[in-house]
Amino acid sequence: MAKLFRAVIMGPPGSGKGTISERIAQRFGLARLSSGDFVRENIAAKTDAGVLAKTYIERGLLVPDHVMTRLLLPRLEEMTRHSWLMDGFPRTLAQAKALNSTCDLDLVISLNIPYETLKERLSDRWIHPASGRVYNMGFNPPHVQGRDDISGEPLIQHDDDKPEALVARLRHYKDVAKPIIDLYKSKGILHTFSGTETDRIWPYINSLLSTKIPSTSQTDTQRIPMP
Ligand code: G5P
Ligand code: MG
Repeated sequence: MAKLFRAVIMGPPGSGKGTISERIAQRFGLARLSSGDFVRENIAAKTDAGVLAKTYIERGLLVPDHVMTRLLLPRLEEMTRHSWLMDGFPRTLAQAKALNSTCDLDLVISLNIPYETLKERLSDRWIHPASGRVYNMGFNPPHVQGRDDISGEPLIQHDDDKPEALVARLRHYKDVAKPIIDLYKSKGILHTFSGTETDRIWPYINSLLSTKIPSTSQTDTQRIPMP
């Protein structure tokens, strides 16, 4: 059996983690896990963790470490037979240490996107909650303003994409990410990609992963649903 591959993608809100990890999952057959999607599913299902998490997300704050590790680490521990890519976790040094005690990472991708680009992207992002379809009022607007193209239902903004929460999220990211970036740099597994457009960054990530992921796991690894 090919060696399993474990990777993390980090970056500030709106840096393209979701967009790029979807491409990686498709191209290389990794299971994709998104901490943000997982939190939102818990909020929608009104679990205890979800109810607590909502009070933080609404204010643009990180969900406490013990809540995140309790939600995510058991999922990763279950995935002993899958190569995976984790989007959005770890976000703090405590989370990185907890992850470290669970598994050895092969690679960390860090996205370095200018602040003004992030602000523009996120304040323009609208979602169709039932399907998860994402629109960007500049990049890919809906046919009818404020309405989903397929169902015609109203679009909403994530609570944490609203301007007040957004500024707090972006400011906070730099401070908490620095020690994690330093940690992964010292382990020799950090790869940083800078730019303003996902389509220009993607070819570099694609060629890096092509050299790192054994070709067998590109075909052998089964795609599994997100948590
Ligand atoms: P999330 O859901 O992980 P964030 O804040 O890290 O949320 P987000 O918003 O999901 O990040 P992203 O995944 O990095 O952004 O980026 P994306 O969605 O792919 O792209 C952003 C937008 O830009 C989209 O509309 C996309 O179409 C567009 N876009 C992409 N590329 C381009 C481009 O080249 N050009 C243009 N014009 N547009 C582009 O976490 C949410 C919250 O959950 C909690 C926190 O409260 C967090 O704020 N949380 C955690 N808390 C503690 N610890 C953790 N580990 C946590 N994980 C989540
Ligand atoms: Mg995301």
